[in-house]
This record gives sequence, structure tokens and C-alpha cells, in this order.
Amino acid sequence: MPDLSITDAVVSQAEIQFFKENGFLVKPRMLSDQILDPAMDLIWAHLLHHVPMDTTSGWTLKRNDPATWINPQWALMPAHPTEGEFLGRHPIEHYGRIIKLHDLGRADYVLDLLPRNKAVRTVAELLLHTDLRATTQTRGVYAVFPTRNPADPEGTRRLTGASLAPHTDQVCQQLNACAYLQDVGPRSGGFTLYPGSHKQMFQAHVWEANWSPRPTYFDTVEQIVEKTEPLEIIAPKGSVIFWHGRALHSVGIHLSDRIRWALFADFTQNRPVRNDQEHKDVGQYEWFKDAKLFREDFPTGPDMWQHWRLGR
Ligand SMILES: O=C(O)CCC(=O)C(=O)O
Ligand SMILES: [Fe+2]
Repeated sequence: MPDLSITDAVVSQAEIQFFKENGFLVKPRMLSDQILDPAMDLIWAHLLHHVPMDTTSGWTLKRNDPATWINPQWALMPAHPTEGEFLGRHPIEHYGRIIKLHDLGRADYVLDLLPRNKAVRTVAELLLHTDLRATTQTRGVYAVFPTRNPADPEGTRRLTGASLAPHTDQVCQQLNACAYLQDVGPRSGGFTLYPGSHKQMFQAHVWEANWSPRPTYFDTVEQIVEKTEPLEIIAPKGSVIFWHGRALHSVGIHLSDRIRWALFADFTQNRPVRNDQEHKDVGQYEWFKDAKLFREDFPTGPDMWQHWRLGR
């Protein structure tokens, strides 16, 4: 996105206009190396210690040897939990090129990067609302590893990662944030969004924020995918992408040899929410997100910004 920032404003009027129109905003280098570098040390240590690898594969992963990052061989993922605290998702998900460290979602040093980060929170408050939910949970750290087809030594054909999986997120969606923990260059798995899609996708729901797809939901997704060029967000380490919770998005196409490191968090207004059992009853229990279904939500109307602050 163009640089629309101005020195004296956390979020400029031009940035707010851009967000309304496109459904996202990129704030480059919001997180400093001083907080990111120690965090990355802890994240790598956690990964190496806790993510199970396929011990029969002969693969070993070394942080300082990028050649070992290619074609990760994780242990087989057990079936998803069907009950209890972790219903639906294991604390660590590892499949193919993706690992999701949901279990880091509540670590203090991870909370400090997004929901508890003053600068990040100020942007979220300016866009969405002064009174946001507390800061106890992020989705966690999502890494996308490089893959290469062993039958193709030039490495131009990848095993996976060469197509998009556009979707919108569930439970309760208002404003989300994605922090890049390392530089993300072109075709390196960068978060990919369909600009402007938030407007149509908003109307494809019955309620403003709670998951409530209308029967037209999938047709709307298809129409957007056909007519909209998706935007791969390329940004330096420490950049934060704010995006409207109804925007259509995907993990990016990944053809490089780097690991895409990102942290995801949800921001919602501080309103009464349903309890765990009520989420389970409607198939919307996602323990790793701070986005909880509002007890009362507003029906979608012509003005999708009615309950947003937008700098006012
Ligand atoms: O990893 C990504 O870039 C996308 C993640 C995503 O879409 C999600 O967490 O819902
Ligand atoms: Fe998503």
C-alpha cells in the first residue's frame, strides 16, 4: 500500500480512508528489533523443543542452516481433539509446510508483540473502538516452511504452496492483526488479501461480527475470487497488517527458500460474550482465538461502519 502516514497522527485520515476502501492497513516496522529478536530466539527454541519431527526421515532442523528448512518432515498429526479444552485444534499443529504454534498464543512475550503492544493497540482502538476486549490470547505464531520437489533439482516446482485458499475467519470477526516476525519478500508466503472484499463479505453475513453466513456466502466468495486480483503483502520485519475481519484472505503463495514467520491476533469490542459451552453448541469453539461470539450482535445493514470508531 502507498505510504499514507503523517508524522503527527497514529493513523492518518488517508489511512482510515484506505482501510475503509480496501479492508486493510499496513504499518511498516511497528515492532522494533529489540523486542522481536529475543522473541524469535524463544520461538525457535520452542519449535525445536516441542514440534515433533518424523524421526524415521533422517531430517534435522537447524535454525542457522537454511538448507534444513526445506521440505520439513514433521511427525504425523494426530486426529483433532473432539472434546475438552482443545476441541478442534491441538496446541501445536504441524502438517506439510505449515506449523501453527497456538500454544504460544498466551505467552507474555507474544502478547507483548500485538495485543499488549501500546502502538498496535492504539491503532486498533482508533480504528475499531476505545474499549477493546482484554489482552490474554493471540492465535499464536504461524510459520510457513519452504518446499521443493526432490525430482526437480532446480527447485522451480514446489510440492505445495503454489495456490491460494481464500476464506474468511469464523467465530466473531471485527479487526485482526498480523505481525511479520521476519522480512517477507515476494512469493514468500506473505499474508494475501482480496482488497475491497470486506464490503461484500460483510453483507454475506446476517450479523455484523458473529459467524452467520447467508446462503449466498459461497457464491459471494466465488464472485470475489473471479473478479479481484489478490494482494500479497510484502513488508519488512516488524510490520503489522490490520485487516477487517470480513476480508477474504489466504496464506500466500510460497516459492522462496525462507520461512514465513507471522503472529496473528484478533481485536473485538468489549461486549458481553458467550461461554465455552455455548460456542461448542453452535460449532464455533476456537479456543486459540480471543474472538468470542457476542451475546447480542447487530444485524448487518447498509452502513458497515456504524459501530466502528474510525478515528472519531
Ligand atoms: O498464515 C496465514 O498467512 C493465514 C492464516 C489465516 O488465514 C488464519 O489464521 O485464519
Ligand atoms: Fe484466515
